[in-house]
Amino acid sequence: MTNIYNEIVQSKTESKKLLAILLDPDKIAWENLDNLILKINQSPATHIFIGGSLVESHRIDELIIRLKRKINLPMVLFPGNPSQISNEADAILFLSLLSGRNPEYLIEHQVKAAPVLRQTQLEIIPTAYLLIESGSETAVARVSGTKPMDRTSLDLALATAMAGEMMGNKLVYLEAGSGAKQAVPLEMIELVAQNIRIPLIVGGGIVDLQGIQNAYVAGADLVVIGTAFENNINFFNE
Ligand code: 1GP
Repeated sequence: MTNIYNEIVQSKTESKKLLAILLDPDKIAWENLDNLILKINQSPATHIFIGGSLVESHRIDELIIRLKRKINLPMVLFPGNPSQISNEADAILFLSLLSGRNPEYLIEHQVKAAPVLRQTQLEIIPTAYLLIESGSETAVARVSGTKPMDRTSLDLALATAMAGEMMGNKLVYLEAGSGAKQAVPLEMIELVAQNIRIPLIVGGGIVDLQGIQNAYVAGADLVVIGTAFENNINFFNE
């Protein structure tokens, strides 16, 4: 049994910031996987997140097996739906989309996933997942059929994050959506970070190193980078 969550908590205690590279098996350049692996190993990444809106699980298995041969980082599933469970990973973010009011993403998918997860060795990390409005419709909003939270409704975002914590979630994830035009507002990160005790993940629309730094300073414990690295594997060298 791995203990990825405890390591995240430990890092938070020590103010050591974490960075996840998000890989979507549908979007990565498979023919260039060796180079991708090299760049990940040269990057400051502390975690690999794997998932996407529509990926098939056999591709996920294959990707993780190939990554694990050469990368010594925790592999964490970040699933769009229950078909993306892979026993090859180390852990899974067991997400509830608390910003939305679609029962499918609040409980139905979780009910379907639970018996499958019980058969795996995955470390299960319940995560309060909040989608924040980011300038245009994102895949998360489209696929989940939910409305993101208003960028200016700081109190509502905070109350939702706190409810997520009180319901027993172990992480809060503030999400602008993959490829978002605007990242999560820094004042929202700050307010949520100051008022929850569990670690805070922030992702979506962060396109440069300054953006990562800003999120850390505002209070993010772990930042997720997907599109920017996908588009430019030299992202962390520049
Ligand atoms: C998406 O938060 C992640 O779920 C990462 O977003 O692809 O915009 O980096 P980007």
